[in-house]
This record gives sequence, C-alpha cells and structure tokens, in this order.
Amino acid sequence: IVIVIIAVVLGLTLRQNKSEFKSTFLSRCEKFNQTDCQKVWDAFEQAYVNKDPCKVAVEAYDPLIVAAPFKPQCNRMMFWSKTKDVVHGFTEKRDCFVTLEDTLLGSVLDGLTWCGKEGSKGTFTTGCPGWSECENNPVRSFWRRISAAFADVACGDVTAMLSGSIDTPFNPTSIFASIEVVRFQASRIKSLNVVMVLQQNAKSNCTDPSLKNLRQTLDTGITYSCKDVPESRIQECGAKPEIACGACW
Ligand code: AVW
Repeated sequence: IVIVIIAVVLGLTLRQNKSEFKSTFLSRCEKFNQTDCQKVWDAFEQAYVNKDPCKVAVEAYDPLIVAAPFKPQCNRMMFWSKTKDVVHGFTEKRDCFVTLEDTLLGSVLDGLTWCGKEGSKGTFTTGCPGWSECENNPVRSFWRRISAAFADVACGDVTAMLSGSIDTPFNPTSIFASIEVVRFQASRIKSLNVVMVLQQNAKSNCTDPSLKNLRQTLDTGITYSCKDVPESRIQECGAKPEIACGACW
C-alpha cells in the first residue's frame, strides 16, 4: 500500500511538472488520430533543448519532419501571406482547403513561443528571442522548416490568398515568397491560383507589379491565375455551406 501511495504521489508530481507548454502540445496533437504524440514531442524538443536560443538552425527540425511527415492534399492546399485571419476564419468554417495551420505540426505550435537554454533540459516560454531578434531562433526556424515541408508536398491546383491591403502583396522577404513559391515543382503542381483579398480602400490588386515577380519566380509549366475577391465574399462563403467550394470566388 505504501509503495502504491508513493507511486501515485510521485506520478502526480511528475504530471504537475509537465509544463503547460507540453500539455498544450500533446492535447492539440491528440486530436489527430493514429499519432504517437510523445514521439512527435521528442522529435520536436531535440531541435532546441540545451541550445543557445539564437543558434537553432532550420535543419534542426529535420528529424521532426521525418517523425511527422506532411501528407499531400492535392487541389486543397492553401498558402497565404498577410491574410492569416481571413484565411483561417474561412478554413475553420468550411472544409474546402487545408492550410499549414490545419496540419498536425502547424496546429500544434500555432500561436506558441518556445525556446531552450544552454545547460538545461527544459522548454521555456518566456525570455525567448522575438521573431526578428536573431535569425536562428527556435520559433522562426520551425516555421521556415515546416513551411518548406508543406510546400514540398503541394500538388495539383494550389491556392494562395494575398493581401490587397498592403503595397507589396508578393513580398520577397515573406515566407510565402522566399520559402514556399520557390519550392513549387511543375512536376507536382498544375496551377497556382492567387486570391487577392480586397478590403475597403484596397492598396493593390491583381495588377500589382509585385505579382510579376511571382510569375517569374514560378517554375515554368505551372499555370498562374489571379482573382480579385472582396473579403466580404470570402466571409460569406465561410458562412454559407450551400455555396460549393469551387463557387466561392
Ligand atoms: P506573414 P508569410 N513576429 O503574414 O508569407 C512574429 O508575413 O511570411 O506571411 N511572427 C511572425 C513575424 C514576426 N515579425 N513575421 C511572420 N511571423 C509569423 C506559412 C507569424 O506566425 C503558411 F503556409 C505570422 O502569422 C503561409 O503560406 C506568420 O509568420 C506562409 O507561411 C506569417 O507571416 C505565410 O508566411
């Protein structure tokens, strides 16, 4: 009996010691069936634990991609730049498209901050470098690595939502331009269909010169199209399941 009590108490303290961060990671992960979430956690953690939080290379997450590979979802893959809220507002209501943040790795880490420390086995959520504070920080390297992996499996007709509310909708420094588009392969992808999200007082649309760079960057053989769509239309389509995915815009 004494041993059982000790075991239970020990188990409880150990469980309390599990950080809130790891609990969030695992509970979000468990929503994906047939996933060994502890295995995914171990592969994730090794990327940054016990390291200087400004020295986590993009490649540090390679084992994580091996542990939780991306499945191609041809004709349904949705990329975006500076349109996060409208895109996810839409994808959470309708099952038309899959964004990176709807996949296992993207959804598990979305909105979180983490880093390690030299000489420590722990995961920290405060005192971590900001996105632009140093290039090789754990969060930025993670998003760059998984964005590349997501783009690598893109296939069929691919969609991207870009913002008409900024001067340069296709910005060369964005993840979309610098990591994703450059990996699109004509052998896998038939077309890239840009949706320009237009709010009131839009600053740019499908005629924007930056989109010329997009066409030039694209692998020859991938058909390009662009459509100006009011944000209200995307919201309407999110709210009305009777509108077919293909008729949203
Ligand atoms: P984005 P991207 N501080 O809207 O094309 C913290 O610019 O780059 O679009 N987080 C940041 C910062 C920052 N300064 N800048 C970017 N981020 C993070 C993956 C933040 O999470 C998907 F597949 C922000 O919401 C899209 O096709 C996200 O990066 C593509 O990358 C996007 O920034 C969107 O990247």
